Amino acid sequence: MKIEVVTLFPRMIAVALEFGIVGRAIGRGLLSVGTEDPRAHATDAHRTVDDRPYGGGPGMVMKPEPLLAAIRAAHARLPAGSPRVYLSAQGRPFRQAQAQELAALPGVLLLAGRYEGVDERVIELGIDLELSVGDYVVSGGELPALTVIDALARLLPGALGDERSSLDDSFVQGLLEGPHYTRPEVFEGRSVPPVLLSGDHADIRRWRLEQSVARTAERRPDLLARARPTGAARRALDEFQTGASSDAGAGAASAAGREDRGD
Ligand code: 4HQ
Repeated sequence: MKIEVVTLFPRMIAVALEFGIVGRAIGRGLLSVGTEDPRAHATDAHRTVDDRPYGGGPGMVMKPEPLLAAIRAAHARLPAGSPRVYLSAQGRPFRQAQAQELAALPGVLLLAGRYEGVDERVIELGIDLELSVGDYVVSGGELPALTVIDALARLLPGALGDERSSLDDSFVQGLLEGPHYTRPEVFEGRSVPPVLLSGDHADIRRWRLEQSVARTAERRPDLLARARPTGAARRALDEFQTGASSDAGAGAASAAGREDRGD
């Protein structure tokens, strides 16, 4: 897969991609990431890429000419039909399903804006899809673009040590992941749940699914409402909802075992 990032801070992208799973995916040739700096397409002596907003108001807006030229230069290096994505707080929420769709493509262009954003005509003429990484404001699109790159890279075949591990991730079944434990068996007086030491793998699988469902119900009821779990996850959810309704709310918070401790 090939990704191009249009950014005023190309080193911010390059440096962040050196590490961990993404760094290894690039090292293994599963992913390559290029950058294009709109400043290289500015034509005046000062290499201007921003200007004051029409209508007044604070802050600056990215000028259309160098930005669209940079998008076109970067897009020309990608396979035909690669979507051009603008990271913005006004975008549609970036979710795991969107990550899976994008990761299946041979190319993606990401536009990381700065200042108050980009001239709207750049979006009309040069962008196919606007995505938001969350309902908060950051100072530039680079961290959102890196978030998208990371989420895609780990889905590429061969990027993870164990291919099954991305199937267990939060959101893949529309559920949050449950808790993880490693040695020691007792840590500061807190024991690992005995089922995990039992060696009964069917029991362990069942327990983990229950933990996932209970945690999702407590922390992200919105996810549970959208979740379309199948097979064992479906049965665990049905079981939880039957139990929770006969047991009027006592379930979720204490199953996650935190509200009781007041933290
Ligand atoms: N931005 N998800 C870039 C965001 C954002 C988000 C604000 C986009 C600043 C220049 N991007 N502009 N949330 O907060 O993607």
